[in-house]
Amino acid sequence: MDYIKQRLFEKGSLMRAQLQDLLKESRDLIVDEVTIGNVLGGMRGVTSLLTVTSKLDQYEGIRYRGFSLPELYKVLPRYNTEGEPLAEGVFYLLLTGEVPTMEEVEYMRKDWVQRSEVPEHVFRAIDALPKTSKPMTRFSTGILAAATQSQFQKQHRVGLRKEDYWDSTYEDVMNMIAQLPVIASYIYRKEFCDGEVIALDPNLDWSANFAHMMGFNSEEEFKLFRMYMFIHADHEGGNVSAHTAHLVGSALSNPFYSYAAGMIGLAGPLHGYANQEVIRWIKSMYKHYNRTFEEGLSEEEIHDFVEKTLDDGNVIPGYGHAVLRATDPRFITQKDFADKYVQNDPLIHTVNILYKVVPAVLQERGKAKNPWPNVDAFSGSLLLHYGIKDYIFYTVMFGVSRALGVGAQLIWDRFLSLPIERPNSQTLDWFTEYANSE
Ligand code: AMX
Repeated sequence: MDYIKQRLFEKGSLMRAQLQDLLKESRDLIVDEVTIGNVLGGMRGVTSLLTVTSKLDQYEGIRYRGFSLPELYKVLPRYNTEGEPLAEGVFYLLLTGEVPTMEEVEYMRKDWVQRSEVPEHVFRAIDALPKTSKPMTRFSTGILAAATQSQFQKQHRVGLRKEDYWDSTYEDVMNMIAQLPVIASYIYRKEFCDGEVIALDPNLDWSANFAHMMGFNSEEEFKLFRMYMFIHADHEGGNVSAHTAHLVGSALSNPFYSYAAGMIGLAGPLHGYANQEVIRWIKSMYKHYNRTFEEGLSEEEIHDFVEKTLDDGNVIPGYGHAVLRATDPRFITQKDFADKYVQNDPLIHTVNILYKVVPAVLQERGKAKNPWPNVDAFSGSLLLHYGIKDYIFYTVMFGVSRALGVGAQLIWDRFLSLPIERPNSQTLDWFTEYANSE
């Protein structure tokens, strides 16, 4: 058994016992109540999932295994004090709950490099799609095609013991994570560049390799990708992409299927597609005023356009959140990055003005429960600044990163033998009759 699996096995055995004790001692303990408002309101706030990798606080934002983003900057391995946390370390922490050493990060890095060869038919499956296919269609198709290598699926067919499910799930998740930057950059190079594919560099870390294979090679661009992959990695279990992957995995669909299903959820405009929407919307604002980014817009003009967007019945992309009730720390991390490395970018300047204007307008309208920006309000402007102009690709980048959290959780789902998810549903008449009977 390899080193990381050994660590996982030791930890996992203790957690299995913890879960068994909980079920034995406290199975009937009530943790929450469910109102009709909850059921008809997308189950907001109802505690009903077990997620070990991270927890979202509505004011402080995401914590990976108890660590906030600023704390993670302090504890996770980086190449130097000015550097960004490495994805290998993020995954190690999400998976094992332990802060890795640089040696452990290097072990993971080398392991992923060795696992990074993508079966040729995956590229052919992507190529077979029509030109009109969106990057997320190509990406999820690629992931599904990669499922032919699933060890979990093969071993499950020949009869695997339940307590051993996690082992082949681990192999699948590790292979999948290692291959995702190759698949995603293939899509990027074919669709938005000269079509020439750039080979993985075995000396680079996972995030920098993603940048490299997309065609970005400066140290600052590597930093950008490391930061981006770090902040998007996980957001507890109830968001659409994480929950979908967990749900599909609960039917013992293999990790490739489960994660691909999550990605199809991420593609929705209320979720990961919002990072594209922000740029599309800002561009539409400039078009409305017939102005270039360089010419800029005044605070007043931006304010009026925000009001117009709401009057037209649309949401302000990048603002609001189902759980958060403060500015998303992932927004702050990106803003700090821009403040440090980017000077005089007109689009980033616009994003900063929006941060001044939008919360007050949303507060005044009184509808959105959270008027503050989420992660997507900033990410597109940074990516655009560094030359990733084709914003319809942004959700794919978000998706590559999300594999770290979703993948780690899938391994735990199988380790803890979590059962198939099957909540109860009722008809509208049932709810009405129930309400009338009370
Ligand atoms: N602009 C305008 N109206 C907004 C709004 C915004 N940014 N955010 C919320 N509202 C509205 C909702 O549409 C809803 O109106 P309705 O009653 O007419 O349907 C009302 O305020 C109450 O919504 P809520 O409880 O505050 O939010 P929610 O939990 O239902 O939805 C979210 C959360 C993110 C879908 C919503 O805030 C939104 O649509 N934001 C814009 C899209 C976006 O940025 N999505 C990315 C989220 C982060 C991510 O997953 N990557």
